[in-house]
Amino acid sequence: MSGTNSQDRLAINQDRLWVSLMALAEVGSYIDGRSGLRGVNRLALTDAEAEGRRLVIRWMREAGLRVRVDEFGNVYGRREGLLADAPPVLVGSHIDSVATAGAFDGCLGVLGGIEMARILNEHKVLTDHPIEVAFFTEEEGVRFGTDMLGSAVAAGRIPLDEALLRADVTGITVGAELERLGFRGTAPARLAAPHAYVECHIEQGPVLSAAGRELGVVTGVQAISWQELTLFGKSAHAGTTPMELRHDAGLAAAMITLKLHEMVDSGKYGDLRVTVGRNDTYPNLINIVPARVVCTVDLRNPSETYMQAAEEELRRYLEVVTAKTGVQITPKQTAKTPPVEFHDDVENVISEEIDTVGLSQMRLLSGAGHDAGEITALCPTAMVFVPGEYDGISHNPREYSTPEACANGINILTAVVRRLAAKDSL
Ligand code: HGY
Ligand code: MN
Ligand code: MN
Repeated sequence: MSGTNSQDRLAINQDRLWVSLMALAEVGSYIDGRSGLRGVNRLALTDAEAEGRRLVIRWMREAGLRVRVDEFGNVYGRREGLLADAPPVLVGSHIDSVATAGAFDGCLGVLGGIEMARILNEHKVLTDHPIEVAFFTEEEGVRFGTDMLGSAVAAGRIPLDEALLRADVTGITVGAELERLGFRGTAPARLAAPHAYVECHIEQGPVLSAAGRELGVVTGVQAISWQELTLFGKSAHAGTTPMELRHDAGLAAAMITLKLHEMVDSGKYGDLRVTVGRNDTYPNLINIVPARVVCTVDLRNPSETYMQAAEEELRRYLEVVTAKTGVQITPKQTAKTPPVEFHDDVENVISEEIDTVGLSQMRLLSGAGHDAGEITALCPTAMVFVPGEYDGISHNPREYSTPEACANGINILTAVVRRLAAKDSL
C-alpha cells in the first residue's frame, strides 16, 4: 500500500482541535498550589469526569456520530461506512485523568478522533468500513486500582462482573458510580473485533523531543506490574520504646524502596523501572513509631522475563524485611500486563503516511500503558505519538504539546484511518 496521495489529503482544523482540548481541560481543573499552573483532576467516574463525558458525547453527536454506551461505561461514537456490516476502524483513548494531570493524556486521541470525523464530514468523504471513536472507562487505574480497566473489559481480559465490583479506597464500586452517573449503558461491554485500532497519544516522555523527531510510530507497550503492600507494624512511643522492641512499618517501607532501586542499579533486571508512588503512613505523627504503611510498587520492564525475575526478587525480599523488622507484609497484585507488540502492517501505514507529508519520525516502545495495549488483542493495532515539551513531563500540570504537534498527530491519524477503512486494506 502506498501513502495517501497529496490531492485528497485532508488537513484537520488545528484551532478547533486545540479549543476542544483546552475546553475539556477546564472540566475538573484546579490551580496547582506549588506551580500556580492549571492542572486537571478528573478521576474516573467522578462528577467532574461525568461532566467531561457529557461534553465529549455532545461533541460526538454534533460531529454526526451515533453514540452508544456499553455496560461498563465505555462510550463509542459511530460513523457509518459504505460496507454497513464491515467491522469499524476504531480510534480513541480515555478522558479520565490522574489527580495532577495536564490537558493531553488520553484526551488528544479522543478529541482528535472527533475532529477527524468533522473533517471527513466537511469534505463529504465516505469510507468503506465504518469508523468509531471511543473513550474507555478508568484507563489510569488511580481510583479503582487497576489500569486500562474499561478497555480490558472490552477486550475480554477482565470479566465485566469482576470489574464492576472494583472499589475505590472509600469502598465505592465502579458499578455503583456508573449507576449514579447514568453511564451504566446497555451495549455489550465485550467489544466485537474492530477491523483495526489506532490511538494517537502524547508520548509522556523525553524520547521524541530528545531525538528531535516530530512523530512516533509506537511498536508496543512494556510490561506493567502494580502491587499494593500493606505493612503491619506496631505503634509505639518514639522516645520510650527501645529500638530492639520496635516493629517499625516506616522502616520496612524504606527498606523496600531502597531495595527496588538497588535492583535497578544492579543491572540484573534489564531496563527495569520502579516507583513507590504511594506511601500512606499511620498514624503519620512525629513521635509515634509507624504502626502501618500502605505503599504501592509500580514496576515496568520491556521484558517479561526480567519483570518476573524482579517480582520474584521483591517477593523474596519481603520475607527478609519481615525477619529483620517484625513487620508483617500483605502484598496484593493490583495490575499485571505483559509486554505487547503492535502490528507491523498498521505501524507501516502510519510510517508511510508520515513519510508522505515529509515529517520526521522514529519507532519506539511506549513507556506508559495505553488502551491500545488491550485492544491489540482484538485486531491489528498501533499508535501514533506526538512529542511532549519540558522533557515530556506528564501526569503533571506541566504536560504540554504544541498545537502544531497535536495537529500533526491527528492529520496522520486521519490519513491512516482512511487507508485502513478502505476495502481490503489489511
Ligand atoms: O500508568 C500508565 O502507564 C498510564 O498512564 N495509565
Ligand atoms: Mn493515557
Ligand atoms: Mn496516564
